[in-house]
Amino acid sequence: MNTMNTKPFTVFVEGNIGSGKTTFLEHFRRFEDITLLTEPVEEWRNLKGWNLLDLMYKEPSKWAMTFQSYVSLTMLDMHRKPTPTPVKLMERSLYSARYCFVEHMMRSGTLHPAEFAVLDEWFRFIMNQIHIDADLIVYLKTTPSVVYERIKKRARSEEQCVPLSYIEELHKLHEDWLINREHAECPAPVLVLDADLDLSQITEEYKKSEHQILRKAV
Ligand code: DGT
Repeated sequence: MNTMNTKPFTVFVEGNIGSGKTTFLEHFRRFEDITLLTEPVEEWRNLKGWNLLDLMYKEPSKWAMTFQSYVSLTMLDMHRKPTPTPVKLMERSLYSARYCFVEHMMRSGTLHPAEFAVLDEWFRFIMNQIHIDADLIVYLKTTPSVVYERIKKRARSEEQCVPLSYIEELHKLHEDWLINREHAECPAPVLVLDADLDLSQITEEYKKSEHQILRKAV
């Protein structure tokens, strides 16, 4: 067991909407000495009774700023959570919020340039002032049409109006960040997994990451 003042080996699990990040985290539940932090989507769906995710999808230009500002807060909370194990596995990060989602909202005009400027200043402030641990990024790479079908099948009510073009644009932003390295901050080495595979084959693919993640657990 790790002591609280030893830094855990910290892994971010990244990938498009519907790429299987939650399933990937569940795969590691069987191992001891790993802390799993799933994304706080439920908090986004219920902040004092308000469903910010739903508001954001229904009226993006009105609610994007509020939603992203709450996403940043909940992500920062996850980054800062004390972890009593040698390995910490996190679903997404402040980085994908900024380089994929906020970037998309800025480019599409959903965020006013002034709103974008405020979110970007917060991001820079956090990066400069708060140490964010990152040792490995697992990128669950998918084809947009494959995840689009999965999103339709899982039928999360807020996501029903999501068009394929949005999924394609988010895919490109993940690729630009993690593969083409278009931003200064890619905070850790990237392990790319084929997450197009269906559930019967995906376990074998997930296993490819086990040695890199588990060798840090004792
Ligand atoms: P999974 O397990 O790979 O299917 O993961 P999902 O699809 O449950 O989780 P994620 O993070 O890809 O998407 C959560 C929802 O929140 C999705 O409808 C997109 C929306 N969203 C909008 N802005 C952001 C943001 O800044 N960060 C995240 N994570 N989600 C955002």
